Amino acid sequence: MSSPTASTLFASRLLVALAERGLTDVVLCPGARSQALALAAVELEARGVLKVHVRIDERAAAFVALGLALESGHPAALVTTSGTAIANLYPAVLEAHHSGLGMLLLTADRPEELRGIASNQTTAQADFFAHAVRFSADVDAPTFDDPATGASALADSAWSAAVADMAAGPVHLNLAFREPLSGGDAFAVADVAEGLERLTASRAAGSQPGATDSAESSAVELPRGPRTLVIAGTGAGPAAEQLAHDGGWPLIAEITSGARFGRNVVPAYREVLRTTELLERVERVIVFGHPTLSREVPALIGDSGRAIETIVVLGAGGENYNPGHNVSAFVEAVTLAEGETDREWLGAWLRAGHAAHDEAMARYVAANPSMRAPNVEASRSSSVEDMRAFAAAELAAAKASVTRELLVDAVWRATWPHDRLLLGASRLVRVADRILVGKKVPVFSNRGLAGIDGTISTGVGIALASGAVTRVLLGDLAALHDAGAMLIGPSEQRPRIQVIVGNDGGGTIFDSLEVAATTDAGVMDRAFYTPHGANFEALAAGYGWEYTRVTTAAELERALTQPAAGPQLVEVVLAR
Ligand SMILES: Cc1ncc(C[n+]2csc(CCOP(=O)(O)OP(=O)(O)O)c2C)c(N)n1
Ligand SMILES: [Mg+2]
Repeated sequence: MSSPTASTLFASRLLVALAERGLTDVVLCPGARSQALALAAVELEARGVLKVHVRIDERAAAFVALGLALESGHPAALVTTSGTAIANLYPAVLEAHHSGLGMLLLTADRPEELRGIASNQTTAQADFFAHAVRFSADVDAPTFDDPATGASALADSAWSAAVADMAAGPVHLNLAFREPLSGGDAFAVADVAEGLERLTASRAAGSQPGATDSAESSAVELPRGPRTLVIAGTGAGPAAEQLAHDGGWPLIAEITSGARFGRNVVPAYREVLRTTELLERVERVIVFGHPTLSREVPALIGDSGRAIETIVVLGAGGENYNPGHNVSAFVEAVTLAEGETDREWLGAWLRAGHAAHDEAMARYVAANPSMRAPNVEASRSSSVEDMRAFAAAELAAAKASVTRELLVDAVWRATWPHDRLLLGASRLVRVADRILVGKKVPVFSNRGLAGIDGTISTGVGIALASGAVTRVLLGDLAALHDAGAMLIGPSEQRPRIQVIVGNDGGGTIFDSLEVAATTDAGVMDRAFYTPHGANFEALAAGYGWEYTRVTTAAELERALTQPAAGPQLVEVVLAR
């Protein structure tokens, strides 16, 4: 093949250099200006170096990249054309910024001479993502005279900013391209071929580029004495559980924390955090991740009337968690000093938690016949009457309609450590947070900004990166907001994803707003509940997804234990 154009040579050099640093996945959106990047990415996929995921809608594409990063722990790249295309990346970029997730935005642009003169599909793209990116560069259109080192230096800056320890986040390379926009074979050029050889050799040797050093060196040592609570919000992960375990301290772990497991988890923590006698004895709080699911946690930390030392273990998010500006110290990591464990302290919290949990469960079970444990005695009885009563009770349980408590409980029971669970920003995540007990399951949630957008796309990214059965549990508005995520072209990998939509006809989270008590019901409905009347079965059929409708406990159980081999929408009918 002929020698490459400057565009194709640069695009190939850049992607090879990024792959050498650890890039594995590219999410590609169609467009002319970005063609050199698209063709290089597909060529690298054919050579076994990258995986490419093609998506039409840039907003969905960016959330797929977010999901890939959540699961894999390293950034994916996005390739888009110029103009409105790049604005569609913004929601996922903000979420990534606030959650400290890497993402490489490779946006194509017109060269300098075509900017600012109303050229077609041309807007001010330089520094478009402002404070939400860790690094941004507006890169001149490549020329033949560019040294090969230019692309690798750019890849270095971009990758290291995206994965930086304690500061990972999105990175924007705005890349100008001049015509001809692509052409020729860059892989015959010596430096590109050499880069590819180095990459293949290092991957064969099993080296893991892109990993950064841990922050152990800057860890702060904690004395054991003070009566301590460990609080785990989204992104906390097993480190929070480990510290609670080692210190013998109560663990308040949000359902999205990835730390709700082990013996120190305080069940029904929100109720317990309203127990004054216990709160008054707290001397220290250590926060991991980003707590967002309760009012009680920020109330405790933000209460300047209490003499509590609050230590926040920093993640990589865009802002530091600091309710009431009352946090005493921000640290990169913590270790534990030698000393005695105060068993009475942990015991008091666990007792209060179990009591509150039992009480709450009794309420839920009373309202949900199918959550009742079967009457084993009756099942073994030889009396015909007992057996009839048992069968009737079982049948009633199976036929019972599905409540939110039943739904989150069933999903939790069906999900195992080798599966993945993503919780959307609907009422269900709060119900799950209230009632689910500890279990070591990988849970994800976009709590950086708690948007209802991009949830299905994020789940698709997690499913693609993990290859695991991935369940996404969300409300109907959140699902409809990201319906475009269901568009997966025939050449694309089909994720093993089960999207479970709790359909209550609109946004019922707003029914509990104070304003609902004083506002006309019709106005509340139209402006907040926002009924949609959407037909999920037709939607699934339109996108070629499997569809299952669930109205009873037995149907739910069946749907959850027999997930489809490909993408599946499970509509669970919920009462408002
Ligand atoms: C992008 C975005 N727009 C709006 C909101 C505000 N919001 C929060 S929850 C919600 C409604 C969610 O409805 P649904 O997913 O059906 O869940 P439900 O409340 O019915 O459980 C909305 C609109 C948001 N969080 N993100
Ligand atoms: Mg709803």
